[in-house]
Amino acid sequence: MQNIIPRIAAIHDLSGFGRCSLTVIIPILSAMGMQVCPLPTAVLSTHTGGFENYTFVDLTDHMQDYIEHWKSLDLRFDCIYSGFLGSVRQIAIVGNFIKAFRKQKQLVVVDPVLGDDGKLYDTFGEEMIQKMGELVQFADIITPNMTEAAFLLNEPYPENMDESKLKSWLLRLADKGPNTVIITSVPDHMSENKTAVVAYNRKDQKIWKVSCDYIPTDYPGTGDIFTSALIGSLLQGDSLPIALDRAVQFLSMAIRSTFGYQCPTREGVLIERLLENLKAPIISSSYQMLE
Ligand code: PXL
Repeated sequence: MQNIIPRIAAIHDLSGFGRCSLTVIIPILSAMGMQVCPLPTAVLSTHTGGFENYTFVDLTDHMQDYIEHWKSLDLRFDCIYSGFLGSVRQIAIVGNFIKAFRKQKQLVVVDPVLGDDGKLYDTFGEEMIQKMGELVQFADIITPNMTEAAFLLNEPYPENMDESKLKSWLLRLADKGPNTVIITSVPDHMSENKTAVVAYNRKDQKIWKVSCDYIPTDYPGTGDIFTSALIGSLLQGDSLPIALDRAVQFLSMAIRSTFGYQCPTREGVLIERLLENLKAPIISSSYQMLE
């Protein structure tokens, strides 16, 4: 039986304050008409960027029982979407989850959450980088930012990125298994003060780029917002370039409206009043196909 409402297994942490991971993934995908079923990896009082003394409960030891219960219910997912993991051991748990729940016409998205701005997040080390590199083989789509792409390819974080290097990174990441590689937060050297998202689809060998204005600030959770809007768009039947456009437009609008209020950056992007926009038809699209 098909799911009436597209159903997504969301394997991420729950951070109580600071708008990232499940606290943005659930509202965005729900607003787009999807059912989100969280498989929590850890529970934190806040995210790890910009707060001190946050509490962290690692749920590794509880995940397998949780998954066994889902197996006994014969749950079927239209999408499996993983992100921030609580321990290196969770990589194997997520890999096995994907194998056990794999079915046809399903989208498996691995956001290899490791770090940002050239740095690893607090809770991760070398082993996590290496194992995350193994998890991406199970994905249809991966969505690393530039920092994560560099870690996965064992390359230094690039100070500047030209188009040929970018293309080679996309192809090398696709060689690890995923059909579609999307790199976010790419500085766009073709135009000043722009940042871009680039995507490579191995099946049709196309590379897409969507640029947007760069805003000089760093909010947590932007990767989760982008990937959630992208998944919602793909599951509702949009093409890859339109889904990229929709996700970039939603994220940039959310960042611009947040920036105008001058709230503390660590509280994240104020998505709450913008969720309605996710339902709106795309009015203008700006994707480009790179040769
Ligand atoms: O959005 C990425 C993310 C997810 N979960 C936790 C984080 C971060 C980024 O800082 O700290 C707990």
